[in-house]
Amino acid sequence: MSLTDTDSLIHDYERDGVIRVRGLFSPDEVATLRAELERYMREDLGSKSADARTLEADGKTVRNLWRLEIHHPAMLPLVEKPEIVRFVSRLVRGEPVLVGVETFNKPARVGSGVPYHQDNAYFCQTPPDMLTVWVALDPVTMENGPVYYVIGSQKGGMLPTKPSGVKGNSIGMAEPSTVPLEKQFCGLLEPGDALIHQCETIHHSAPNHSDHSRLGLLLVYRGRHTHTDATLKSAYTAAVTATPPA
Ligand SMILES: O=C(O)CCC(=O)C(=O)O
Repeated sequence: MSLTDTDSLIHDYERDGVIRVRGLFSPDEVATLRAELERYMREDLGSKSADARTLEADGKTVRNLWRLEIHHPAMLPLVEKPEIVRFVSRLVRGEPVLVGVETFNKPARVGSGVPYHQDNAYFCQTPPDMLTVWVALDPVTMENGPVYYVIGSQKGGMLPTKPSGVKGNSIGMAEPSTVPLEKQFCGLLEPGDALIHQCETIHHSAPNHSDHSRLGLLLVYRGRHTHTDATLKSAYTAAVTATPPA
């Protein structure tokens, strides 16, 4: 489904906590975004603070870029498309505020997995009118570590968390979901397609043992009316202090 059928997408988002939007970015836009991210990693990243990125276990390959909205604001016009902002305003039930632009690179062969989690354990917002637009810049296949979602899990609210010890994903769920993988929503995508998930939808992804990288660009929006929940924030602070991103 593309962004033309918005009522149906909103219905599915509210029911399932995740939707797939085909062709959100054109092939030309994908090529521009990829080239700019590659240039940023090659030329700029070395001069940024260590928490601008997380590396894979090999100590050199980038796992994530963080806070691009601060470290590379020139990218913002490339990602803040008016039709996306208009659509997101309906999903977050208010004025959208872009609070994070980041990547999950999942590089070929060394890309690590992401444990079961709910994003609001990181975002700590109430009400949970917050979401991620996960844009594929590579094909996402069964082999290179697609994101899997537990359908409808946002309706259960926040579940107990525990520190995960994973760099870049410091807080996970105390108990992983028991829903079998084949019943979960598997985020297979072509470049330019996107997933949009609500911040309390349970999700995770496996390591990438394939020869093909799986670069995702993430746009995180909240409604201007949300505010920080102190209990969620103290659990997150403890986890990220135990396992900093860099
Ligand atoms: O890209 C991935 O593998 C995980 C993404 C994720 O955890 C997220 O979008 O919150």
